[in-house]
Amino acid sequence: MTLVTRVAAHAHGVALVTGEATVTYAELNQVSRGITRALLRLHNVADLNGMRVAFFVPPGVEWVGLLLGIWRAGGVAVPLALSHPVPELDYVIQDSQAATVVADPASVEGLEPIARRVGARFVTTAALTAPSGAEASERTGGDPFVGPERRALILYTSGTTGRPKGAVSTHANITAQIAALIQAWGWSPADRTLLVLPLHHVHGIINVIGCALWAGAACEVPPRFDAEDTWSRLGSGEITVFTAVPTIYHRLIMAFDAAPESTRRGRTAGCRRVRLMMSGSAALPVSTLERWRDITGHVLLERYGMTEIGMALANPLAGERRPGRVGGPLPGVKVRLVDSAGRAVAAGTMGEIEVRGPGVFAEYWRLPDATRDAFRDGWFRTGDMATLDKGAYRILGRASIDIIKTGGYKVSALEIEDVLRRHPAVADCAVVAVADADWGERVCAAIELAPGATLGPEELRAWAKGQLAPYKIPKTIQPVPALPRNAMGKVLKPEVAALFDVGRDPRP
Ligand code: MLC
Ligand code: AMP
Repeated sequence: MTLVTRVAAHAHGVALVTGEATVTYAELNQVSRGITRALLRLHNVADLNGMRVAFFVPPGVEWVGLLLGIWRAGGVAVPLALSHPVPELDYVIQDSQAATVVADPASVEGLEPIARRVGARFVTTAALTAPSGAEASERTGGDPFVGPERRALILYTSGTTGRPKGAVSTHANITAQIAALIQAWGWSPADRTLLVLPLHHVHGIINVIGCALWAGAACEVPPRFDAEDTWSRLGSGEITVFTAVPTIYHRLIMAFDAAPESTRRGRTAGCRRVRLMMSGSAALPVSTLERWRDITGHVLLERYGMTEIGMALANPLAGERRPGRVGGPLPGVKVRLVDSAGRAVAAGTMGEIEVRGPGVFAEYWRLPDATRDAFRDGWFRTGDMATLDKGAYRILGRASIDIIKTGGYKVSALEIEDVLRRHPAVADCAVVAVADADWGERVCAAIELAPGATLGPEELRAWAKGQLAPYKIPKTIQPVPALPRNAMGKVLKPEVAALFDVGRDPRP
């Protein structure tokens, strides 16, 4: 069973609700089949046979139709981030060796030149979804090209070495990741969820779109997260399942607190009809959990996951959800805590989380060494440290100081430093995470200017925006005469971080 076969079996019921349309499963299947046919025609093959199809398309019917359509055609889906500037898109398209780049008609100008440069075919969603007249003679069901062990999806994720790596999941991985959540969280066709997350990461793709489609539930797909719009949907009483990152809950709390009393009452009442609200992708501050409980009556179900593994740990659907803990292993997932030598740690002792199970990804794309290093005896090494306390895991941070989580996005300090050093006025720099009430962690950079150079922080930020995703741009840039270093010349990151410490750690 794959997501494609599941969706093909849901004939009735609402699949997606966008600003423009309400689309049934039958209609979604029709759209995705049309895309399959168009992709196969474009390449003049009967099976894309693992070709990568990168797509730059806003969340909506075409995005979902593409995911399913690429899979049914035997291709590997590479969803592109809508917020990324050209160099980041260029990197992903090139690194994934995409055979085809799909863009919505509004983005032709940005994407077509990249496709041309890398020798990929370029096609718009309008062309892929245009009626071909050949429908009647072609098959209407099944997905003979989608073998479970085939590669299905490449998502790019930052690490402590080099540029972002493409994490490859097979259909079997995706099926296992989704099936665990369907079981753990009781998804059913009666559910209706609201997508407020971007569609280039697992939280949005697997936990929202994947689960809703697998269950035959309805998914509302607004164009982007907006606190007021989200409140109006949560307040409607129609949404049954909602998941977001801590930054989004923080924003929703601020919007709630700013609303008049009568509006607040309606929002609180609407939330009581939601059956499940979840948080993940970054540590949920206990203060946010508590305020959210005051506002909505819901104790957020916090869970822990990662691009490479889907979800691994979660608080229970029924039973006690412990603040500051991420619960225990999800169905089918094995988790252990080990020391640096890979030995299981003693009870109550901190160790690195290692994960194994059918949901764990297959490989980093074209990086066999990195793939090998990511595993120990068949266990995936997450790089996250935790303790196990009365059956519930507590995440204590990361093994690497150079991995930053900002607003739910994982970014690499080293990647940002590499880019900033390319500016001619920057002699050296150090990028660090600083605790922040809204973002969880805020990206900050200390820079040493080249002799005689002048460069203001805003000027450097503006320049960096042309190179890096917006969430990687340092929020604060501080010029320093010299970076703090040890006797070996190594930059002392804790001392750099202290430069930005404003004397408060808003996250307990
Ligand atoms: C946007 N900005 C960010 C940012 N998001 N800066 C740092 N960190 C972020 N996460 C930038 C904007 O580009 C803008 O820059 C400025 O900050 C203010 O933006 P905003 O309008 O306030 O933000 P918004 O666009 O509303 O985005 C906030 C957000 C978004 C929280 C909705 O960051 C988001 O969708 N986060 C979720 C990411 C996610 O899905 N992660 C899951 C990964 S999977 P400027 O300069 O223009 O002002 C994973 C596994 C698991 O982690 O367990 O789930
Ligand atoms: P990504 O690589 O973008 O998929 O992000 C995965 C990382 O997010 C994990 O390795 C953790 O560091 C972090 N993460 C996810 N969920 C949680 C959580 N509930 N608490 C703390 N960190 C989390």
